Amino acid sequence: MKLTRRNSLKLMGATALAASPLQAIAGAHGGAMVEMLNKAPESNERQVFHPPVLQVEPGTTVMFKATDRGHNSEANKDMIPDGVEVWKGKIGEDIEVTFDAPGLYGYHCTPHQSAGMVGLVLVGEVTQDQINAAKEVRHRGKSKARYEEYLAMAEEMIAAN
Ligand SMILES: [Cu+2]
Repeated sequence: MKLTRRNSLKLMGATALAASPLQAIAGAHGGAMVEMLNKAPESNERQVFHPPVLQVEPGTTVMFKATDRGHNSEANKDMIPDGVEVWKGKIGEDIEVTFDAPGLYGYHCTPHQSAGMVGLVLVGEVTQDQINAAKEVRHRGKSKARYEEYLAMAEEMIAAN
């Protein structure tokens, strides 16, 4: 139940994957997509992952799509389940990450971490304890407020399950 480099960092060209709305739960055999954007589609927030909070079943492959240039997706080593390898995409590159281990995953864009370009992936059963642990992680700049907002959204999502 851990991400391997082979499985987690398969590079891809353009592939038609449907974007998942915030509340959608992607199936284990389907795919999900998070776009890396300069501006949020429905607000004036700059430098965002969309959707910022994604809920998927274990085994789901998520594509982080470089829709806008200058971004990447990098796991926060303090916000992933124990024993899971971090992933780090190159700037401007689409990457696929397969989430096998249940739990809460935090990630950011390397150059825009302080600008608040962060996101969460909720895989399978996520507990309040895991969310509480994530709240204890320290963040710089705008990512602190964004993580607070997204963790509150995550709490609502697990409460609705
Ligand atoms: Cu970025």
